[in-house]
Amino acid sequence: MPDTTHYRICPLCEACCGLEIKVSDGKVSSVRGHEADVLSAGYICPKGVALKDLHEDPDRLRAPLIKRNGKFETATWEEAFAEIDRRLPALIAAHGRNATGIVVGNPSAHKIGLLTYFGKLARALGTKNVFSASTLDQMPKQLASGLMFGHWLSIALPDIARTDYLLVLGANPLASNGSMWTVPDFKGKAKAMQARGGKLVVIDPRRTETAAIADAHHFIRPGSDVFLLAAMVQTLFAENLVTLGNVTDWTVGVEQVSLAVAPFTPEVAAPRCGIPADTIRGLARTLATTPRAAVYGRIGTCTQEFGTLASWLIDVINVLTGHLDVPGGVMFAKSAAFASNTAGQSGIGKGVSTGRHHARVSKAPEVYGELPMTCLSEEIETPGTGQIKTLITVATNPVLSSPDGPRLAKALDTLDFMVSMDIYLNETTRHADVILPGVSPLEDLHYDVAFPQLSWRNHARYSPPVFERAANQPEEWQTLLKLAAIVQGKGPHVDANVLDDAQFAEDAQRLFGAHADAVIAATAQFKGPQRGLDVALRSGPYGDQFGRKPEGLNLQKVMASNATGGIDLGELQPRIPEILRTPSGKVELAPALLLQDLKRAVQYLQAPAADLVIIGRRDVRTNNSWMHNLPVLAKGPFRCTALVHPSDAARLNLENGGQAEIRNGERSVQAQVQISSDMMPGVVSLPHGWGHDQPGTQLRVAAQRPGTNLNALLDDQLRDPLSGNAVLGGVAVTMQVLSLAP
Ligand SMILES: Nc1nc2c(c(=O)[nH]1)N[C@H]1C(S)=C(S)[C@@H](COP(=O)(O)OP(=O)(O)OC[C@H]3O[C@@H](n4cnc5c(=O)[nH]c(N)nc54)[C@H](O)[C@@H]3O)O[C@H]1N2
Ligand SMILES: Nc1nc2c(c(=O)[nH]1)N[C@H]1C(S)=C(S)[C@@H](COP(=O)(O)OP(=O)(O)OC[C@H]3O[C@@H](n4cnc5c(=O)[nH]c(N)nc54)[C@H](O)[C@@H]3O)O[C@H]1N2
Ligand code: SF4
Ligand SMILES: [Mo]
Repeated sequence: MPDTTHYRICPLCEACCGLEIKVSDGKVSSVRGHEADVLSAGYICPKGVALKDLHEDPDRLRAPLIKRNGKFETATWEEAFAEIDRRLPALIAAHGRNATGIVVGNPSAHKIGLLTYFGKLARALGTKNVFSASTLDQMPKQLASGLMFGHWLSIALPDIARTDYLLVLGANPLASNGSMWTVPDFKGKAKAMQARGGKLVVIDPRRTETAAIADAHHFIRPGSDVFLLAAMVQTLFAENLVTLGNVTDWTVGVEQVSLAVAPFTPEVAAPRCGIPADTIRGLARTLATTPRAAVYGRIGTCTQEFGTLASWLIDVINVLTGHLDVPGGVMFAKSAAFASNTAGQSGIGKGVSTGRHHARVSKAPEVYGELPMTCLSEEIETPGTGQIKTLITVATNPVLSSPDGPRLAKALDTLDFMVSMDIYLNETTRHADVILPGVSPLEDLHYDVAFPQLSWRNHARYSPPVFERAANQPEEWQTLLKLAAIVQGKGPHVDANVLDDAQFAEDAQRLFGAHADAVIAATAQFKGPQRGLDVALRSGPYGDQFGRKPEGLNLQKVMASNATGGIDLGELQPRIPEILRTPSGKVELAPALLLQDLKRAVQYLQAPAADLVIIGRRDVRTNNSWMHNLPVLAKGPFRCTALVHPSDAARLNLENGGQAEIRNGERSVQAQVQISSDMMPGVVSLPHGWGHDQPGTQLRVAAQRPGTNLNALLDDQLRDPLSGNAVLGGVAVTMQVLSLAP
């Protein structure tokens, strides 16, 4: 076989780097950054290299598994679909639609097949019990942005290429490579900003890798960003620093915000967040007086009790300092395909709302079509109409990734039937009756559906598969359609391609009316997600409009740009008012839901500090719960350690390398102690996604150093009430020595 070179977008994190993959003798011989890539320009991190290990991992499932008499047996695809058909429709008929839950996880955001076809299965099921990793992550940001700008994915992104001051709260892009912000090589871009005289300032309870390259770092008490941010807003008003700049005519609610933040003076907020009043004022003043400045917050600001408020206040500051929608401030991407904020009437819309239905047990409101992930256990456990009896999981491992994983593991064992679409037999899928494996990323075509909507620069890139998949292996969109057909009573033998053709014809009728036949003919060379992508590109903001704008984009053109690194669509451009989809046609600075919740925050302004609280952490060689099985990433120092400040270690008699018990009420875990002056005193940090010591999994490398499951310690009843997002940090714990260093 001749040596070949392939260009593939990395699907492992939101940086979406373009990779150059060389293949010799049918095997990956090297993975490098693709220098010509228009988005990432050659950047790569160690996980990109690990795609080879993932492809070759002997533990990665290549055939379906069916559990019989408590043991998994390898099965053919026909047998697997037949087993699902034998059991699932009857259970749905007996218990009703809502008795099936469906959970979708993080990797689906990186797979066009899963992302564009998951909804078809969810609609076929017709259940209200839809859950996703979004409520363990960014739902607060999506809700706040939706309320302000009118759509769930209209997220204001720092214009890092042109800014002179970047304030980062609760994010560590040097480890995570960025999130809700596709910004490959954040470090290089931050250094370039510093080289032109700009400043990076980080607010984090740990002096992180990002804080280490920053010009300033301030510790913050976990969970208290809302108080810091509200006090900054209060300062802007009190010191007459408010300037709305370009969005003056397009913003409503300034006066209401001014009144609502009045109680949050820097003096009151300072002890609550652990940042001196003068520093709070200084941050506000610098933002107001720096012409090109931006505030960015990420998971640390979302996974807390006031996550939606904190996410909102970040953009309130961006607006009030005149930095929204201007170069060097925060701006909106304009995606070539799939973006709701480029579709329909521009400048005005329905906005977003929550609570169209509610969780049965907790009554938590639906948000963006979902219920909080942390309601899943109780929805399975609690008897009554609508109790979840059967479950479908798609690319998710909530036993490790969701608070109180052990409770969920027990609940999963009580289900009547469970199907998992996953590539591993892991802590969650071991509870399934049938596991349907996805393909290796190197056997899958790729186009990022979500991330161009969040990218530092506009672009369109497509990757063909590097390897052909096994002849009998369905693509994941086909598996989703087959499952949809089974739950609709069409049986296990329907051809997914035939179903897809029929659905596409229906969609084309709905979307294009009299032009439907022309659209079907124009896209006839593609099927499945490719066809959907061609339609989205061609009808999108840069599209060829099916020939009416011949110079515009279509899938063929984007495909043709693969080896040259994709199509660059330029730096971010101002988009207000065109991007707005709020009912007022304005930036809604003071949504009622948020003003109301700010009153709740006022009540917590004086809450006393616990002696010790726990937060999470990410390491560049990990990816949530599922990449600890890849040798190239698993090697090196043990990463699942509990970081504590020397003063806490001294107070609690903890020794570096010793074992400690961390306790939260009834829940406790054991972890290895690592003493670090990078921690804020009174805060312990333990990464999530570990705990690979569960019986019945097939993760041989991960099991050698299983680590500790942080989520075994966290309470699944703690949520941000507006977004339903889990509280994953700032939780009070105690620590006690178990053994000293060996
Ligand atoms: N305490 C704490 N908990 C957290 C977090 C935290 O910061 N602290 N972070 C949260 C965040 S941000 C997120 S996004 C969630 C993530 O939580 P999950 O959505 O559960 O995602 P992962 O843990 O990444 O697990 C991914 C699953 O998908 C499978 N998988 C991988 N690739 C594929 C594929 O191509 N096809 C299919 N079908 N399956 C695949 C993996 O085997 C694994 O089972 O975790 C959350 N949990
Ligand atoms: N290497 C690697 N990369 C990843 C992932 C991974 O697991 N590993 N996961 C991916 C996923 S799913 C996501 S969502 C992104 C997340 O991307 P990031 O948001 O950058 O995630 P983290 O690196 O966890 O950074 C969160 C920071 O918040 C801090 N923090 C905790 N509590 C608080 C608080 O109350 N206030 C403030 N201000 N800070 C706080 C933590 O100390 C931590 O430094 O990363 C993605 N990229
Ligand atoms: S930063 Fe690493 S994991 Fe993320 S897309 Fe780039 S190479 Fe892949
Ligand atoms: Mo995430």
